[in-house]
Amino acid sequence: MKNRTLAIVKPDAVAKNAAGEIIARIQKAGFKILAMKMTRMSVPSARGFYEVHKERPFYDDLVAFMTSGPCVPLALEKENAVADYRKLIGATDPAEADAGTIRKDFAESKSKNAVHGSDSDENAALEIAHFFTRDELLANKG
Ligand code: FUP
Repeated sequence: MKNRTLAIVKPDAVAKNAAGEIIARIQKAGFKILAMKMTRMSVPSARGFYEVHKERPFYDDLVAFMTSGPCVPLALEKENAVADYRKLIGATDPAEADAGTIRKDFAESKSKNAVHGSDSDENAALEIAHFFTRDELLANKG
């Protein structure tokens, strides 16, 4: 069954002009883009998005990084979208990411790690709703 995931090309990758290349890889891997935008997250938006990490020592730095410049969120659809997208991006820390993964090729560190991916169908739905309205998601329904 097709399901959805939320991807974000993070500010480090956008600043390096790597968004196009990363999005091309996502499309070549068979993901359909339902919605996409370039936006700079506000502090409240980033704090809310990463609320599950609010007790972690890296939370403030993570919010500062995610609001440091524009990012490109994408709502994606594919069979097995959450797991397949996480396979495509690789481990959180690029030093541990497999060869050929997006993080291996574009991430600088565990925090400036080029892309985000949802970790469950439930979180994917919440994260997609964080960035996209129902109308925006219907734009590429076919
Ligand atoms: P992932 O699901 O692979 O994005 O990784 P996590 O859910 O473990 O982490 C969420 C975000 O927190 C990562 F994208 C980057 C950030 N992070 C840090 O900045 N430092 C850490 O030590 C771990 C995670």
